[in-house]
Amino acid sequence: MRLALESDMVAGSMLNFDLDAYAAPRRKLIEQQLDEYLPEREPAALWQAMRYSVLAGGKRIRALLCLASAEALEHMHSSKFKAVEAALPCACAIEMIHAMSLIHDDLPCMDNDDFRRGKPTNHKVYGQAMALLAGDALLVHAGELLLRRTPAHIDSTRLIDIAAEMARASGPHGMVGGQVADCIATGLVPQGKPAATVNAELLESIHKRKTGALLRFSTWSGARLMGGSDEVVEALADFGELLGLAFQIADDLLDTTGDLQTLGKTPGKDQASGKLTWVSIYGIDGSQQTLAALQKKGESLLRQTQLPADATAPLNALLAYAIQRRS
Ligand code: GRG
Repeated sequence: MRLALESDMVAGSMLNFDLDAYAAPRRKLIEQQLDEYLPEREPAALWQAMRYSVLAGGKRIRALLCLASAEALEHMHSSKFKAVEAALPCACAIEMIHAMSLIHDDLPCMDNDDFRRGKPTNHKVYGQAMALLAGDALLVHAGELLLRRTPAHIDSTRLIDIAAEMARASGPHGMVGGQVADCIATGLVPQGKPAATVNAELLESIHKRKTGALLRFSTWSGARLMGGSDEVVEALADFGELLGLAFQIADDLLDTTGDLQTLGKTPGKDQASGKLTWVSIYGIDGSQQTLAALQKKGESLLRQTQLPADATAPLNALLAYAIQRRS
C-alpha cells in the first residue's frame, strides 16, 4: 500500500513549527484509514456503533504522536521504510482502543456522561448493551489490525513485541489498572479500599496509567516500528508518558474552565462528583505551574534523543498543544 501525504511539509525549526500544516494531512490519512478499517458489515448495528464513536472526530493526538515519533526516526540509521506507511495501522489501532475506553468510561456504571466529542454518547444512541459490545469489539479489532495490516517488511519479532506492549498499555498494568485505581479513589467500586489520604502521588500514579500508558505506547510504538535504538525509544516513550500526564492535568483544568460547546462534553462533572483531580489538589495556578514544568522537562527529553531539532519539532509542538488546548 502506498501512502502519500497530500501537502506534506518539511518540518521547520522548533520555534516556528506550524503544527496545523503538519497535522492536517496526517489527520486526513488517519480518518481515511479508520473508515476503511471499519466497514459496514454484519451485524450492522455493531459496526455502526463502532463507527459512530471512532469516526466522531477526536483530536487524534495519540495517532499523531505515533506517526510523529516514527517520522522523527525516518532519516536515521539505515531506516529505509516510510514512517507514515509503517506506523499508520498502529496509529489507527491506538485510536480504536482510545475510542473504546471513552465509550466504556461514559457508561452509566462509570462516569455516566451524555455527551462526547460534541455528540450524544454511544450508549445514549445505541443503548448500554451495544455500547459495551462495541467497545469490546474495538479493543479486539485493534489488535487484529495491528498484526495484520502493519507492512510485511516490519520484522515479525518486533511486531509481536509491539502487540504485547499495546496489550500491556491497555490492560491491568496500564489503562484498566489506572481506571480501577481511579474508581477505588472515588469509592465507585465496593471491593476497593480507598486510600486514607488522597495525595498527589496517588493521583499521578492514576494519571500515568489511565491516560499516560496509551500515550506512552503511542510514541514508543512509532519509534520501535522504525527500529530506533533502546535509548531513543525509551526517551520518546518517557516523552509520551510525560505528555500523558500534562494532557490529563490540562483535562482537569478544562473541566473547571471549559464549556460544553468548546469541550464537546459536559464540564464541571469532576468537581460536582467530588472527583480527585490535579485542580482539586493544586488549584488552578498550581496546575498551570505543573504544566509549565512538564513542558520544560518534555523539551529536555527530546534533546536527550540527540535527534535533530527539526526531526522532533512535531513532537515538541504536540506537547505544547496538549498543554494549551481548549478542547
Ligand atoms: C478495557 C482497555 C480497556 C479500557 C477500559 C474505561 C477505561 C477502562 C478507561 C478509561 C480511560 C479514560 C477514558 C481516560 C481518560 C483519557 C482522556 C483524557 C480522554 C480524553 O481524550 P482526548 O481529549 O479525546 O484525546 P478526543 O475526543 O480528542 O480523542
